[in-house]
This record gives sequence, structure tokens and C-alpha cells, in this order.
Amino acid sequence: MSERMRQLGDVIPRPASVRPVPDATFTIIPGLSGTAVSAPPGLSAVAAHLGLSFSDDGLSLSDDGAIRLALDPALASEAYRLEITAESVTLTGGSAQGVFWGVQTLRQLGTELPGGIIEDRPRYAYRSAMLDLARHFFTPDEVKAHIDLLVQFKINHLHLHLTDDQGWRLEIPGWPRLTEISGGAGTGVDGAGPGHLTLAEYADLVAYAAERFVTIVPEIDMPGHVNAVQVAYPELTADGAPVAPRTDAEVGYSSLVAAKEETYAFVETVLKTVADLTPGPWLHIGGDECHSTPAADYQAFLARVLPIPGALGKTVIGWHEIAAADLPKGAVVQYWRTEPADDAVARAAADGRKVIVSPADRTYLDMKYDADTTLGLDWAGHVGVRRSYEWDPADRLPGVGEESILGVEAPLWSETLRSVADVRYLTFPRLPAVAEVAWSPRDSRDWESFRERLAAFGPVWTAAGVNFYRSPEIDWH
Ligand code: TNX
Repeated sequence: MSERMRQLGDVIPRPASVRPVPDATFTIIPGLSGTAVSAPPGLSAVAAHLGLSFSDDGLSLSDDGAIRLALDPALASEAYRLEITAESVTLTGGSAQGVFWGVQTLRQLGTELPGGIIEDRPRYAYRSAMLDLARHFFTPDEVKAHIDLLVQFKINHLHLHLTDDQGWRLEIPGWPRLTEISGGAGTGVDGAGPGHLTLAEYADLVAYAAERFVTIVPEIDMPGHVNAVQVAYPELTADGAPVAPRTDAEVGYSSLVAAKEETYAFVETVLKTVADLTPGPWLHIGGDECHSTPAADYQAFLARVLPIPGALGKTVIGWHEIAAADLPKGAVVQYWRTEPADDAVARAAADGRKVIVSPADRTYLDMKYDADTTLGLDWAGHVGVRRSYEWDPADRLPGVGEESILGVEAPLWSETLRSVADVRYLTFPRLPAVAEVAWSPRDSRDWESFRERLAAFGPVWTAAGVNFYRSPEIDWH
């Protein structure tokens, strides 16, 4: 992948254990007469991913290939073991997913594989990126291409922010105006758009993600961030009066009405539609920035809505404001603020709830890198590469220790985005930094090592046409 020979540990995220054996390089020769891969039937799809990683023709499959894929149930499901000798490569995973992560490690090492043994497994089970389709819509093909880039860094969840004040991006049977009107032309910030996912497109996206061991986490944001709902269905406002569309980037001005029964008929239909189409275990109900919802109404609304995902067989996730409400057992709280302390989140953790850590001043991909960045926002300050790397989830929130942390997410809000090139520019290279925070053992992380490993991605991304920010913090190859 790069001109220079990689060392065995030159991988992002840094593997848990690396033991090089000098002078034992294995060379992959792609193409029909080149290196063959052997894999049991349950791993043939993963073997195909490996093949396509190395050339357009891929690697051939054979019963006695020099690259062998295997399963070992004694390993944790996302764990893998990679042994490279001069004669062979053996990649063993606790499940097909573990083997798939090992394939990503192989891809980064390139075709000249340094000898030795890597034993690797993730620190956190939930390693996520979020994409905001509401402020700016991205097509299914664009989201798929994004997933292909995320999995290279062993990200295993993609949170889709599907609804907000500006637009509504998922077809809901029985509520057609949501997408006809609020998915129509001009519904993105500053008039970008149109766009929405049909049920079939959403299901296809979920399946595409699942083939790459990524779980889609759909978010329907409520009771705030609902102006687009009320434009389409004014009966869901307090007085039923027409509502003007808004494509500015203000937040906190709209709310569903806790005291109206129509509200819950709407919410139940939407959540059932999404749950039925989503094989993954999570339903994200938003709950953030409800500045125009009186506190008692927020409580009343959440008392009705928080149990719905559970009744549909899903686990509810909400932004950390929901910790102020009475949380069902198993509810997951996603922390997003910059301030270090939040008593309600600490209480939720003390009661056994899990927390997803996504502090804006470390993980928000929509913050500007520095004063010269034209894209992005800066309400949480500038977030350079080192800033997104040098912090630890277990130190971030008082009362929220390692055992309470489900994982880490890097959200990308899309108010300032207009293209896939913009998505990539803000995602790379900060997403790899957050991915290493989420995957690698805490004591293995080191900024100097990271910046050297990251530098090798310059030519890789350039060759692949991936737009990225040439941060001056990195000595790019
Ligand atoms: C805050 S973080 C929001 C979003 C904005 C974002 C911009 C959170 C849960 N809500 O509505 O898009 O800031 O950075």
C-alpha cells in the first residue's frame, strides 16, 4: 500500500500484541496464478473481501492456499490471531467478524507482509461513527463508500442521524408527507437537498453494512429537533397551526407535544417501522437539546417513549440529556458535551447503565481542525488530530469508569457539509485517531507512534482518491 516496507505493528488501530520475527517476509501475489486463500465455507465471504483488497481480480480460493483463514471459538468473537511466516499466513478469528478485522490488518500491511504474530482484540465493543443525513443528505452509494472506509479502522457501528429540524430522511408508511415535504428539494441546511431513503434503500444499506460487520444504529431525534415533522404534519404542534420550514442551523426551538395523544401514535408507528427494518439491537431516540420543551413535559414524553424500543425487542439509546429521566433497565446514554461532569450520567452509570463516550471537544468530526479550516463548526473549540487522540474515555466522566463504558463514537454533523469530499476531509485523519482510542489497549497508545503510523496513510489515501486534511501535526509520507 505504501512504497516503504511496513513493520508488523504499523497498523491503525494499534494491535494489542505484536511479536515480529525478523527476516520472514511473506509476499502476496494477487491474481489467478498468484497466492491462493483457503477458507472454510463460513468464511468464504470474508475471503472474498480479502481478495478484493489486493487487486481487482482478487486472490484465488483453493483448498491448500498459502493464506489460511480459520475460526477458533476459544477466541473472543471480535478477536483474531495473525501468524505470518515466509511460507504462509494463518489468520484465525473468534468469529467471521474477528477474521474480517484481521483482513483489515492485512490490507494495511500491504503485499510484503513482515513475519511474526499479531494477537488482537478490541478494548470496547461499540466503536462507532455517526453521519447526519438530516442537515445534508448523502445517497445510499455515498454511505456505502463511507462504510468501506470506516471498516478499515475496525469501526463496527454506523449511527445514522435520520431526522432533524431541517429534514426527514426515512420513508414511514402511513406518514407520506414526512418524506414528500420534509425530504423534498431545499430541505438541507441553506437549501441543500432533496433526499430520503426508501424502506428498500434503508434495508439494503443495513444489509451492506452487515456484510462488513457494521451494525446500523438508526436515530429518530425527539422530542426536540422536529421542525420538519411539524412542517409536514401541523397537527403534531400544540395549536395545529402551519409551521414554516427552516434550513438554518439553530437548535432547540421545536418540540413534540407531550400532552397530545397524537404524538404517541406518531412515535409508535415510526419506531416500529424502524425496528422492523433494523436487525441490529439498537434504537436511538435522540433526546438532545430540548430547550423549548418544559422539563415536566420532557419527563412525561420520555416516560412514554423510552420503553417503546424495549417493547419492540430493541435497546434504547439516547443523548445524555435522557439521563435526567427515569431510564429503563439497559438504556444506553451517549455523552456528547465538553464539560467533564454530569451528575445524571454518573447516576445512570452507578445504576448499571452503559455509556457511549463522544465528547465534542475530542470526537466531533464536525469541529474545525484549526483556525484555517473553512468547513465545520467551532462551538466545542478546534479539534486537531492530537486532541482527538490524546485523551482516554475512562478518565473523561467522573463516576463513569471502564466497566460502564460501552464504547466510543465520532459524530459527523453535516450543517457545513456539501459533498462526500467534505465528509472525508473532516473524517480523515481524525476518525483513525478515535478508532485507536476505542480499539487499542490504553497502555499501548502513544502519540509519537500514532503520528508515524498515520503518516503512511498519506500516499494510500491519495492513491485511493480519498480527500483528507494534511494536518501539519503529521509528517506525511
Ligand atoms: C449539537 S451534539 C447537536 C447537533 C448539532 C451539533 C453541531 C448534539 C446531540 N446535538 O444538533 O448538529 O451540535 O456540532
